[in-house]
Amino acid sequence: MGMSGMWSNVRTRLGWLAIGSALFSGMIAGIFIPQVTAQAQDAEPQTYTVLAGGADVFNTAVLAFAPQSLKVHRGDTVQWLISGFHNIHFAETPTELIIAPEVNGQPLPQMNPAVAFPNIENGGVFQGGDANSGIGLDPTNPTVTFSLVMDVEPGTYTYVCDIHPGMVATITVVDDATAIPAPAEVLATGAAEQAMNAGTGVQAAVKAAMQPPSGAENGEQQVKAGLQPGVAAVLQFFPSISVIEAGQSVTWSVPPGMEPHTVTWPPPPPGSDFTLIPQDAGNPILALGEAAFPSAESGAEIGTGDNFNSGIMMPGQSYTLKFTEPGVYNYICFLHPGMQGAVVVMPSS
Ligand SMILES: [Cu+2]
Repeated sequence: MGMSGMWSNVRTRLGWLAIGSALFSGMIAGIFIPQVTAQAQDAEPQTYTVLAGGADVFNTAVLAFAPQSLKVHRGDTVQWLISGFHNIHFAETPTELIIAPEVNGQPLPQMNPAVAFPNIENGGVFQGGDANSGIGLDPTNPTVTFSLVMDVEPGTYTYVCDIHPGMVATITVVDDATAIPAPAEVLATGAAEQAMNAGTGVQAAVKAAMQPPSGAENGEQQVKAGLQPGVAAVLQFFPSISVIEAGQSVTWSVPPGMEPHTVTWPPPPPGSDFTLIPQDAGNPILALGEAAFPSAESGAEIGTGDNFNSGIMMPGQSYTLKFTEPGVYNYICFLHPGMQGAVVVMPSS
């Protein structure tokens, strides 16, 4: 695979360019699920579908597996429809996404290979233990579905998305004699859960978008970098346009939640967010590139024509810039296509 192709793919996935699915259309309206209990212990193994993220509406993504809990019989297949940047990892807790092992005496921040690369193949047989789908980096064959045959002892198995700690769900393998809902019913339940979560997210996004900008207080304009209503992530800045005076500041804050963001201008060149370091044997190292780190300290002064980049801000972090000259300063979050804003700096009065 081409390096640039790989990286644009990584960016796309990091950027939540959700893969649309007809499944999700009309979900916001809500779906009524009749409580039909299916009989089970079918002779034939069944295939159950789980939605992994999705419902990208008004730059709002749902960070959840749906349905949250699924029952299957031993030998049934579970298929995940992956929308956005997620992995499916059978483990009780998420694996650390970014690690920094020493390489030649220097820490090398990188995506954890235990997250990035699969340790079980798509379509493989889950027999318990640690099983990870990886994040599907091959642009010629993007992972939009992942499936496993659940050939494992009855019991409840937890899986997580390592990219979005908090995205967690279970599969319970039941005794052959136990009746469980049929695949169509499970899919409808998942779609309804997804719609509830998307609705909560979009309502919050619309409300925030309609709020008039507060204006700078004590010389500082506050901007929310994203919102996290429930398990939905709103990938927008609020307010998206700040109007301040020269000499005033803007502080961007990432709310607690699951999504990191950046405040960046201009867009980083390809390959500067992640850098591929091929290895003689085994998987390449997915090293964090220059753009993942701040180009200027928080609190730096910015004038006409200056570049700026917060680097990757994790939930709970914030970043401040002081704008010294009148002008229009556009910016983006390079992790999330379509997440953009501007600071209009008027002459000081
Ligand atoms: Cu973002």
